[in-house]
Amino acid sequence: MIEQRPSAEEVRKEMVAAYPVKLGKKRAQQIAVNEVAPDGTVPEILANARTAPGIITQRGCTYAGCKGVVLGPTRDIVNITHGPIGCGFYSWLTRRNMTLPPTPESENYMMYSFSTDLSENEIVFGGEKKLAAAVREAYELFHPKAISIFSTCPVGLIGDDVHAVARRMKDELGINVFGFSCEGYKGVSQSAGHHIANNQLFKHIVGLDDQVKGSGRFRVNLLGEYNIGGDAFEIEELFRRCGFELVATFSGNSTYGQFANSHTADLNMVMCHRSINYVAEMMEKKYGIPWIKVNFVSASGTAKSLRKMAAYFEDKELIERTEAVIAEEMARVEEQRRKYAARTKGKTAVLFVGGSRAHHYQELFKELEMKVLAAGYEFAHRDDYEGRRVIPSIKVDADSRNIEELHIEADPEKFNPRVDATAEERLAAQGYKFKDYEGMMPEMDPDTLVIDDISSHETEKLIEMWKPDVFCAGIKEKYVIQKMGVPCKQLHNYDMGGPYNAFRGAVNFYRDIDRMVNSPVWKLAHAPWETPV
Ligand code: CFM
Repeated sequence: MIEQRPSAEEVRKEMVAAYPVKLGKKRAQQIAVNEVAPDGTVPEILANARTAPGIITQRGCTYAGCKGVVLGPTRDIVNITHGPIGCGFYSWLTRRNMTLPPTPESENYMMYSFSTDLSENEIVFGGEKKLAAAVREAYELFHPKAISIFSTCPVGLIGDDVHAVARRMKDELGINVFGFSCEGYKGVSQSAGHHIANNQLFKHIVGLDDQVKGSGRFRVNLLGEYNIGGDAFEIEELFRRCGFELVATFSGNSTYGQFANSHTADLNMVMCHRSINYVAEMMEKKYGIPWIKVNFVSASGTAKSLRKMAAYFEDKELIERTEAVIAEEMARVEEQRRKYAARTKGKTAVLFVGGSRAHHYQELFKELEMKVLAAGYEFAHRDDYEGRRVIPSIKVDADSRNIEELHIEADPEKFNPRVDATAEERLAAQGYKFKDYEGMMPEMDPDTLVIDDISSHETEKLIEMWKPDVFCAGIKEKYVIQKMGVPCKQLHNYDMGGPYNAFRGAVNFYRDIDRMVNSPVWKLAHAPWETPV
């Protein structure tokens, strides 16, 4: 017998019932019961707003978004955390992002954690001297091409000018040195850190190397892919097989040189829209490189994205080669998918992750024929939920105004529009769209829940009332969820699994989810409200 699930509206009401009135009202605006109108519009959701004090949130800080997420995966820049040792230690990337230097001797600083180790003395008397000494020391030890400095909360509070130190050290050492004002408190979440990282990458590195390398054909950048668990390796191999030339990835498995050269590519593909759309937009304005949205999570998403890339170049051979790769891979994946879907069909999932994966991974659950009951982001903006069409109506509040908006104009020499009006028309006739992201909600079923910045209390209510078969979240949530008898699949790193991108990655995901939703062990754990056996 199928147990009747409470409706989405009932769960929503129950989630906010325990809150004080004002907070309940705010949270109610951040929890939407999904419905999609025939023209694709969805209910408005409040996003990118401050988390109320006292709420246990999944969010991280601005420094994490800047240093940990965007710049962290680049192997040959020495990233120095200017701050107390804890900030550096906890943002040590250890095993999450992977990278593959061409030889064992090539530069790779990703396994290190560089910190100025600020202590009481510097908090009182200032930390600029210690920072300059750290930059010098890093240079003497490694002679890197570039050194970057990341500000933590106390740096902003005591007023150290990291940019002035960076300029001085750049002159002294003759290498690129630049800083980030990414103090943890700078924005409402790590999203502010993405924006700050994008700005500085653009200001200090992109555009420094004009040489068109390789064959000069089908040159692309992949934006917003961070090589978690080797994801980018899967995509890179596919590109090679299809015939695309990857100029730069921002920033999985990347190098300083790739960023410097990235403005020579002819197409930008945006995977994680939230973290990197600023670079895509700025590259378009300054250099004339158009961007498209792609998704290499799931087999169907990968096939669709490869087709979009090939179509852009309007080259028969490239299209045929891409189709051949897709056909070969899809045949293999489909056999596996059927096998796993027979075991996972009808099971339920919820996803609360970051600013893009809660959307992207839904495609994999569709392939497993599972039902997504609820999803939400930690720190995304309304456009990631409702689509870019709402951007003009997003209110700019004081917290967003706090983040610098670069004013970009077409470069007088380097601007080169890659698609002319007739090509654009031809592509548009095939339904091709540039600069477009439709967001997560239009692709979700009606009567599902969309929850922004879910709290720990709401997580418990969700599990209690809907008992999903798998809950996708991160390490902070994992054990709380599992103690409630529900398996938690981490999607920020992949526990022991992954990669999950592209065709092979999809099959890895099918296998791992099958193991979780069909394991009898979860039925043996009892939530506190259940009577123990
Ligand atoms: Fe983009 Fe990311 Fe994500 Fe993200 Fe992140 Fe991340 Fe994430 Mo963790 S850039 S928004 S800030 S896809 S670290 S690699 S997994 S929360 S969904």
